[in-house]
Amino acid sequence: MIATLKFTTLLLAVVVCRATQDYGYKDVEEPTLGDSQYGSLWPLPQKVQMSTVAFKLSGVSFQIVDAKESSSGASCSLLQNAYRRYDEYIFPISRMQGQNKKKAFASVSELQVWITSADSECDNYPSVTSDESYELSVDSPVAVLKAPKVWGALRGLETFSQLVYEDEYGAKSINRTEIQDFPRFTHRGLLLDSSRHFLPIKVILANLEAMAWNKFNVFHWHIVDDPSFPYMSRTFPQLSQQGAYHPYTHVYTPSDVKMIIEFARLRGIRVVSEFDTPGHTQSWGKGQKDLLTPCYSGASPSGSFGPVNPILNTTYDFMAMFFKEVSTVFPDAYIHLGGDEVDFSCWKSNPDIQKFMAQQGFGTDYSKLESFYIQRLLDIVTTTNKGYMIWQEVIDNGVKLKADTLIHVWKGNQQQYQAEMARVTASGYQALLSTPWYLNRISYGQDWQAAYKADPQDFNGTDAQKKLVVGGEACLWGEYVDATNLTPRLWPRASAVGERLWSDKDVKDTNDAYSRLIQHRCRMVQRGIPAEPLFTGYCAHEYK
Ligand code: CP6
Repeated sequence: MIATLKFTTLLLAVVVCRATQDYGYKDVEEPTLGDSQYGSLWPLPQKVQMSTVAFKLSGVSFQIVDAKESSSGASCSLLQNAYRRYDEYIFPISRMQGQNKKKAFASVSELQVWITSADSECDNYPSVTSDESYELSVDSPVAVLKAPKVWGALRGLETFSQLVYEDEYGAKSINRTEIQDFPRFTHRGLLLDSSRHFLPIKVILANLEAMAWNKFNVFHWHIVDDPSFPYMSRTFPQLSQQGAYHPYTHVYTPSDVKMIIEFARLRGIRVVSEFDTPGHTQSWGKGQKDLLTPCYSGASPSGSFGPVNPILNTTYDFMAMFFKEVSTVFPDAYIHLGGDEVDFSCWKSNPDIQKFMAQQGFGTDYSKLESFYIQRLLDIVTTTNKGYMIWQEVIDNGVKLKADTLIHVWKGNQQQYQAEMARVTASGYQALLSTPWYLNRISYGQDWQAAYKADPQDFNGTDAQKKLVVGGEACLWGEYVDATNLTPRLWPRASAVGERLWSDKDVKDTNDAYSRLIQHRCRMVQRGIPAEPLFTGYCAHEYK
């Protein structure tokens, strides 16, 4: 009965198509699209006009091709790669399924990808200023995806693949649709922590893939921290030899890092590395003698170590060489320098530090010492021509920063982080929000909704202040996460953040979001990512 109904709807739709060429924007019929009028689109594009008119996508003949007018073509491996990927997403099992040999239905035989600006940026790295906009027009017999740059083409290919759905016989269909799209925020990041637990390359790659499906564009790689130092440095190989959980199996070699950066580039994702100092550096001390502050108990060293030792010149010599290397290994224009959660107790215990504090006139204000260190580190990193991101504590402690510095807000409850966003932007700095998106925190229930409702521009401030908000990052800290549970803990909860950062600020209907998100989650599952369920229900193609 249901099958018959759907079939009738389909026939009717084809008739409507021939007769009126009309868009049914608001009064879309449900059966083939699910509950949201926007089907399974996620994140929701800025402008969507979706018709009830459905076309078949012929499994035999459908192709993604370069438009004749495109400034980019066969020589752009980024695009050819993406065509192959999306062809497989759209026809995962067999190209022969659901074919209509006699072409009884109107169909879409081609998606033409048209890069409209002279420089497609095919061989560039994505950057803060990358244009990710695109326009998609789905009609019969061809669909056209227009984008100024390859970055928009990548986003549009994802959107196109999300428009394709299966009819009751498993044949691929797509409705006539017009989309104009661009991101609300330029920085849509995800933090993964490879220090608390080593994350195998294939887990990182799988999650970069999932990021692209959710239109994220920054992988914030919190690569080292207290427990382990898996980054293999060419200049200081002993750092990972001594500081990694295992010197061969639990390290990222230079070629691993290259591979991750290239895999991300092909998906329009920047890789921003974080080398967090002066705190969170226990693992650095194992391979680099005298880098950390010796802690004292009474008059003698206790044998344990604290943050980076800020009073030695050798510390700054080391940092200069280390960050010179990092600045060449990671092509992105930004490095995240950490600066969070510095524990002062060890500095307080150390007589040499006390003497230095007195000489500098810092009194007993250890945040002045922290600022002294950070200031010198920033000067060093500035000479590498990189911009920097830092955790909010650094400005809370009054360090002066370059005007283009990004302040990463992560602390506090809602009122506190809103006040902090206001404070940071009032000082003229750019701000990035993470507080409401600590996905390492879990609870019983649909916690994606709280993440979905948070808005980085929701604080008291002027328009100029709001413009300084560049976006946000979902964080998955690694204390309780490794390869076994990372992916389902992240997805689809990070998808909620993805939509908040991409879609218009007025896209906030949680019922509509729920309907699209359960379908988007099933699509991730079908594509091989074990994304956890939002609630009861099932997927047509369950996880295998
Ligand atoms: N590691 C580092 C962490 C955290 C931070 N920095 C963290 C703090 C609180 C929570 C989760 C993670 N594990 N280096 C804070 C930015 Cl709830």
